[in-house]
Amino acid sequence: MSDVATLPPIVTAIRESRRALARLLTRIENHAAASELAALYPFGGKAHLIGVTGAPGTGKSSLVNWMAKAYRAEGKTVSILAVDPTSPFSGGAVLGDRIRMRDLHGDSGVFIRSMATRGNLGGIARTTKDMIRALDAAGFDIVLIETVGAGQSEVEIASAAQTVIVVEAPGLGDDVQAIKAGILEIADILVVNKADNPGVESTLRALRAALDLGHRVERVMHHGKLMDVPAVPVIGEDSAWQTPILQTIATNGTGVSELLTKIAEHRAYLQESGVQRLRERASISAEIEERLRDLLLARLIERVGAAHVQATIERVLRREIDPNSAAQALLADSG
Ligand SMILES: Nc1nc2c(ncn2[C@@H]2O[C@H](COP(=O)(O)OP(=O)(O)O)[C@@H](O)[C@H]2O)c(=O)[nH]1
Ligand SMILES: [Mg+2]
Repeated sequence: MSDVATLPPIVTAIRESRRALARLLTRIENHAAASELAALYPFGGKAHLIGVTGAPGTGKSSLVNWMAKAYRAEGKTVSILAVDPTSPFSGGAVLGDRIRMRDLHGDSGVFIRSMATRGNLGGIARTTKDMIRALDAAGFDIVLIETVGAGQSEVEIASAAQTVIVVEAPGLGDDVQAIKAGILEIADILVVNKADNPGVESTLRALRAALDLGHRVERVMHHGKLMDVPAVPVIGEDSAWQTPILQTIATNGTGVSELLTKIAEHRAYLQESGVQRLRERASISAEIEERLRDLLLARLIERVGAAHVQATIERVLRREIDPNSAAQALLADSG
């Protein structure tokens, strides 16, 4: 694969030109890049995909900014995908945030893209995955994905990452937001940002208690209905990943180098334990299942006609037929 002559034109283009990459990402957002995605897929799989999620205002964008700078200092190239309408990357921030992002904008080793979150979030999860694949194939060492942690769709988006960082901050009310939003269970690393603010100790205590209650689950157990996914190998307590809780101050970069060390440890764990392969298999089988379901449904509606589907819905509403019989009848009519 190192032979440049074997690279498809789209891969060469996005590796050599940021404008070509930006244009491809726009086509992906518009669902008009199926052939490019097919061509570039074999050339991905090398980047470390890192998700950063958490409630609005916890300091995700500030932290991502520091992480990007720290990776650049290690000589790594970084792309940032912000799936967050309130993110400074998408222009929704106060002036101070914009100024802070400027030093990243001037660096050719950094590529920043924000994603509009209009429309339904379920579709966004899939589009995000495709955009990550493009950034991966473009050759970035690190892909940082910032999402607002507020529900199932965000959990889905974050699950596209290999290492998920859930950001928490004290002083956002009595609740620990990550627990409330149900996103603690997808955390590979927990970060209590704003460690300079009061209330850090009680946030740490609440998170430790929640982790002890066993909120952490293996994501592979939730997906992969299409194919059998073997359970995570039990290699003994010592080798299993224990979700660490770190503290950072994203206004001045305190704790960021420790965070990068933990992220590297997590990547090594994923690869050495075989968990990465298991997660990938589960995620791909779930994605194919979802895409197949959509394709089959579209084909069925095309065959029986949208009007016939509507008429059947009306019959169910008039209680002439029950929903299961209606679905069975439509399926029979399609074949
Ligand atoms: N005191 C303090 N403020 C922070 C820290 N990290 C971020 N902030 C501020 O919190 C606000 C929200 O930060 P932002 O990164 O936009 O949060 P996001 O919504 O999670 O992306 C901004 O005004 C930041 O300057 C921190 O560690 N300590
Ligand atoms: Mg943000």
